[in-house]
Amino acid sequence: MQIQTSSSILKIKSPSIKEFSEICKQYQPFIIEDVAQHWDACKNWSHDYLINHCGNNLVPVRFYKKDFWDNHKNFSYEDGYDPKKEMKFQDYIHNHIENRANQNNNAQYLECYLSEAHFEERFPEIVGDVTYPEYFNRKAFVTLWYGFSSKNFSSTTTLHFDPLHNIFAQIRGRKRILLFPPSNYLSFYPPLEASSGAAYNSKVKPDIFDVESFPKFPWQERIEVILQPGEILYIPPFWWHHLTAVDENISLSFWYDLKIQDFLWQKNMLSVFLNIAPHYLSHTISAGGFKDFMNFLKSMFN
Ligand SMILES: O=C(O)CCC(=O)C(=O)O
Repeated sequence: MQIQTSSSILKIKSPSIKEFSEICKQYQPFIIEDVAQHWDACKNWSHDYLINHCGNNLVPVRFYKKDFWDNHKNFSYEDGYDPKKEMKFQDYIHNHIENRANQNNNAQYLECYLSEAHFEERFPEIVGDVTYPEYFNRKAFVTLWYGFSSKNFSSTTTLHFDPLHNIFAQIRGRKRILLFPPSNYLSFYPPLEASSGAAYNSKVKPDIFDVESFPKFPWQERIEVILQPGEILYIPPFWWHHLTAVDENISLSFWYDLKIQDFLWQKNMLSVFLNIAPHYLSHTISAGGFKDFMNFLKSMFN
């Protein structure tokens, strides 16, 4: 294993499970090289290959109205997203990836993003192209993201956190990822005042500096990563992240449940959780999501 630090993020080459676990204790994101780049997925996943193997499979595509990004309420409230639509994978590739230029002339066009597709369920034919990482001794829930970048739109996931370990693998193309340490929950402006607001979301667009509207936001703590094809980024639980396509690109998220012992193993995670929990809990109770919160707590002891 070789270790080198860039200005803001550690990069390591093919760590052993023990080495991964040692670094993970620091509760910081880091990049893993020389692992995913050897997967068949990184070599094979061209348009033709994907269409030949799974072109007829139905995939979930999220559509956004053209003015989606103009009002933070759209992306900080769950209701703001237009629901996902299902379409054939080959239609997504042909109509939304390959022929974007034609579509952009259409004033009615809604932007879209094939996001959060359950990998094993939607793409069983190509699961064998991926060697699942074994850094955590638990099963991963894997999702696939397939986006693009054009003059008018880049597939984006707004600023949020997940109560999960995330092994985020970049398969094709590049993605820009902004990361923020989970210092003080309320300084991320979660939409707690609205019952439909998702408490793991932020109202802040971190790539547009707006200190007047969001004075408490930790603008200066941002870590910026351009994740290259074949690289893996470890995103610790509760770390805030915002993702934008730099090119046409495909990523896989390997999500691992949190276990109770992780709160003591990873430095500072317990205090981060205790900072979030009271606000999160009172919001989810008032929004009718108490059962989900209890399920999350239950999964930690399984
Ligand atoms: O790739 C994306 O656009 C979003 C990924 C993400 O938010 C995640 O893996 O938690």
